[in-house]
Amino acid sequence: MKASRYLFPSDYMADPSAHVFEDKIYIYPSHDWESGIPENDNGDHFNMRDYHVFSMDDPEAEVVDYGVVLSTDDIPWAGRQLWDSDVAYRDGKYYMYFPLKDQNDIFRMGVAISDRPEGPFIPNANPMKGSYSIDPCVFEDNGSYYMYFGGIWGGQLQFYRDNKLTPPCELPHFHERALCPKIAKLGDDMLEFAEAPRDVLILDEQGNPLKQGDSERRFFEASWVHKYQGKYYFSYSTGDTHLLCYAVGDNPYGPFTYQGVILTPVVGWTTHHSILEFKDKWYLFYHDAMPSGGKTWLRSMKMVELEYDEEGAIKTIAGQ
Ligand code: FUB
Repeated sequence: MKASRYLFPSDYMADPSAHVFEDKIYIYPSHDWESGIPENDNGDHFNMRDYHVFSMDDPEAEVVDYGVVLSTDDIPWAGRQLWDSDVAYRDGKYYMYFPLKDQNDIFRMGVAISDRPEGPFIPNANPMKGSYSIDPCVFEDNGSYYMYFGGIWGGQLQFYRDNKLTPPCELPHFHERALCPKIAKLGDDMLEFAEAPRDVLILDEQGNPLKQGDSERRFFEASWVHKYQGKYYFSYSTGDTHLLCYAVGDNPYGPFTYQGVILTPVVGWTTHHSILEFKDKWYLFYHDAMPSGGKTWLRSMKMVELEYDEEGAIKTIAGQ
């Protein structure tokens, strides 16, 4: 396995969502910067205000930066904090999905559209109806597009039950079922959900849903889905235990059964990734905070080859 590679040493970029469009690798990261907001459990220090897009002709190639492609200044409903985004292609258009706090400090998902994978992206005037929380991942399967999303703590997933904002907004107790990431099929216009978001169940080896106290396996944030040898791989971050792990299922809705760790903790509090196949090899895109000396709000994006064993298990990668 080759060593991991920092992709863009001249600026701080995190949460890289990578896709192959037009035979190139396109990367859609969050754009970290030093805004001076103190670090807290709410994630206020992740105070991002724009996105760049990057491309590479192949995994060894130079990384091309297309500059700012969407900014909070362009989004009529913007409050603060542009977090992890994702992009999907359908019928000649590229759709960027992004979480952003509205003017009431509640995360919603926005959509912005471009004719080109490198943008610029023009945002819709309003957030998606019924959207909430963070970290959208859009996955296409047999012509249908699904959004996975959610994140606890600063990602506000604990504010909701049955897709409704439900005070007092608490996490489940230790022995209760963990909060699930969500999935919703997108409508044909790609602009709204075509159904109410449903739970994505992650099961243990006995077939029981993971519990909130199972903090090294339960979902925290950073959903990603890919398909390998006919199986659906749902991968995610465990947040406060700093692991990237994965679970496998037979269809996009799951349930998914927990399998193991993809990436051990990196330098910095967060860990967030995407997984991509390019020319018969697989790659993990992720970030760490090594170049900033561990400042978790100043992260740098990286990539490394990802390998499977003969049974389709992902071989664990060392984060440090
Ligand atoms: O980049 C801001 C947030 O940090 C992301 O949305 C989370 O997944 C975590 O990486």
